[in-house]
Amino acid sequence: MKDNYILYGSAPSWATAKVRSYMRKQCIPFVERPPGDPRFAEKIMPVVMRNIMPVLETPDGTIIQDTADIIDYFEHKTGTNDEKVLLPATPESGLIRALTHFFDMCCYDALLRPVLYFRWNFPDDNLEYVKNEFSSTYLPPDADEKAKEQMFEWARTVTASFAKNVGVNAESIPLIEASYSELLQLLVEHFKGQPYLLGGRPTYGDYGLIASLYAHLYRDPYPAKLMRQQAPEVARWVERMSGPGQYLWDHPDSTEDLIADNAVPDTLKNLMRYFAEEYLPEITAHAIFANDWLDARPELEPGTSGLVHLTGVLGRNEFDWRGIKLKTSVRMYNFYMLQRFQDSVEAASESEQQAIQLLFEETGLSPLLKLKTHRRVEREKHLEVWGADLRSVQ
Ligand SMILES: N[C@@H](CCC(=O)N[C@@H](CS)C(=O)NCC(=O)O)C(=O)O
Repeated sequence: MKDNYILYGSAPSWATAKVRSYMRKQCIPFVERPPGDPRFAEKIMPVVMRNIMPVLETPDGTIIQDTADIIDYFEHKTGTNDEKVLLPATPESGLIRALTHFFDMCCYDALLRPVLYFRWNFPDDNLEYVKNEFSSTYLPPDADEKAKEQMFEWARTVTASFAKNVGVNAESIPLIEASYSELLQLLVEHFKGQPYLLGGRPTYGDYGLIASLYAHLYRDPYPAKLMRQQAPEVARWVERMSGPGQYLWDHPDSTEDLIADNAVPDTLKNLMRYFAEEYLPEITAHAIFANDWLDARPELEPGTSGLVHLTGVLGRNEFDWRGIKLKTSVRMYNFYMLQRFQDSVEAASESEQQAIQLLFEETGLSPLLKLKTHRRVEREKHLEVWGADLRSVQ
């Protein structure tokens, strides 16, 4: 075991599922340790400077925080054949690559509303389970009841503020429920035709989606029942994403090939239209907010965030969402994911870019192709920071 990777994370964690699923699908040997493990305080905290998961420690001692960066690390690793991943998450085609980064952006932290709502708003069903899970994440196995209570109070307070910050409130709750049911049905229809979002193997978008679906919506008791009752195909996809085997009994003729550029199924276009309603208004309003925020701070040095706290949150901003006004946190990470999508579009060939333009127009998403913050979000020392002002370097 000594040459294995160590993944610091935990079962009830949203973000950990993204990397765990990737490493399991690739048969990469690793051990998972919780952030309560003493090694995390000794080795990891001094480097990443905050209590965050997941963090990967590689056999040569490299430490990487951030799910996208960890997956990129494996995808870009060169070397001997046995180092290459089994199921590349990076599609060959520029169009499909842009789609997978689009879905990674939309299915990951853009789905935090249902994620946090279904964990914290059903205490009768969920609370004891979640408390037990949090105890095994942060406390040693022999911790007493008082320590468990104190830790859980702390975790609950922090997470309740996250729920508010992603827009869970009395007015939005019926809409969050309806929106999540709609998403499940769209995924059911899609997974009847395809084993993964973009065809025969998982790619970045699937790993974004597993983060949102696994810990909270598939495992916590209340939403677990909902998913199994309303969307068994989606529950099966979660299981397919959780182990090295393909679990392809629903798709006996499937290969590991991804969909062809000229065969994007309607079920995928419907998912794109869903995100045009669910996420486009939010990211559009937040990019305008971020640009005003940046314009008010012309003196910010590249390589800094301008923020006192290490949360990457610029403030809270209001936008129109499904007929109501919603106020949510503006996070630098949202723009990091948007950029990853736009970078993949830019790297595509001219004809692929034309096809992307047409597909995004057809699904009501073309504004996403041009939406930019005045500075790029870069990552330094495991944190999001601003790059140079793009208007001065053009
Ligand atoms: N951008 C990060 C987000 C990770 C994240 O938010 N992790 C949660 C646990 S699921 C956490 O540790 N949050 C504490 C914090 O952000 O300080 C990634 O994708 O790696």
